[in-house]
Amino acid sequence: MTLGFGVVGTGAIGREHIDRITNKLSGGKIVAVTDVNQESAKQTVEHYKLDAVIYPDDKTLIADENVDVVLVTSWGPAHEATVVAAVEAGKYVFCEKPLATTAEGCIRIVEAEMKQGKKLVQVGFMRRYDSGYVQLKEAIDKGEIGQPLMIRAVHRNPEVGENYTTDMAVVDTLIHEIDALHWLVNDDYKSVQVVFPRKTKYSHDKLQDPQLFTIETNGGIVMNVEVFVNCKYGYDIQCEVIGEDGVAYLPEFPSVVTRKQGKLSSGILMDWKYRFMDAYDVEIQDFIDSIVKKGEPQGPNSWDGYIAAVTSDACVKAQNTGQKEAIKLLERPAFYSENSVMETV
Ligand code: NAI
Ligand code: ISE
Repeated sequence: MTLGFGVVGTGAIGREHIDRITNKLSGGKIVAVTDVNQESAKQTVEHYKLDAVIYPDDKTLIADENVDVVLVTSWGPAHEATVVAAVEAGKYVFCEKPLATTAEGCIRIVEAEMKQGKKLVQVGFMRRYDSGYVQLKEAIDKGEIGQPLMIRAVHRNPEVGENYTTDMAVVDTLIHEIDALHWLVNDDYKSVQVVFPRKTKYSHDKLQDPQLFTIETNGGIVMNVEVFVNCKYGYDIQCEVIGEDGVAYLPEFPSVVTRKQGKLSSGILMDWKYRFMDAYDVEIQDFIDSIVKKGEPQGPNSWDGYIAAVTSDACVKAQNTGQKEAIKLLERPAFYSENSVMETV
């Protein structure tokens, strides 16, 4: 069985996913595309030599009976409307983060999905498919470091553009840690506080950089997460989980080590795209396989998208107030009670 994918948004990550579904993965075929920039849609079809219909908008694409899955890779504020329309039409959805830009928007998606009576949506939180994170979670789950007490995490980018503002450190960047960290320790968030250290000279007027987030969980774990998006030296993701019996580290991205001219050195990636390249492949293959085998996706679901939205709202509020802000989730519906178990990774 081959799933027909309709792609909404043929920008950077839309094209990457089109490339992997077409040239690397099995079980999926791009049958339709749309973009508000129709020229981009056209160029994409030509570039990847796709046998796909170009639609003027998401509604017409969703209505195509050959579209089994709607791949949402448009800008964040456009996600909710497309996801709700696709779910109401009974289509599967793979939606890049954020699921919706507000918690209310995520709840509208949750309600639409529950009405359909089965899970249809997966959110693109690809770190859950990264082999390093998977190993880290296994070590924690097996009790190798005892009860987790603290986490120290780092998300650094070499630089960002002029349109990247202080709140984007949360909604665009920290959002990956927001999803990955509660999943790692299987706990819910309780509060967050933000501290702004001295600002780097490489930042601009509308961006406070770096930023330090202190997030507490209901179980008492304290997580310190640094977001530093003008660190200059590279793309660097770190995670250290400190437990009662030991400490577990996210493996470094592998890179050849050289000894030369009095120096021991190894390279650091400069672009986030390469760091999670394999994880993107695994997440979309798993999405396809679990639909084919079980009739529903098994990765991060709409409720995970909701958790991320509530947490990111509290983080943005904490940026503005400087106070400790509560993270209050609605009760998890039984529909989403099973934790995202990934059998194939
Ligand atoms: P982009 O700006 O390169 O591409 C977005 C495309 O969507 C553009 O071509 C735009 O014309 C189109 N678009 C916007 N609104 C639309 C609508 N209503 N209908 C149809 N097309 C529409 O952006 P990029 O970097 O590809 O990001 C897309 C999404 O993917 C964002 O939500 C972003 O946060 C997420 N993302 C996720 C990453 C990950 O690591 N999981 C990495 C990069 C982006
Ligand atoms: C980007 O938007 C992403 O989603 C990447 O995965 C992330 O690591 C990067 O820092 C963001 O800017």
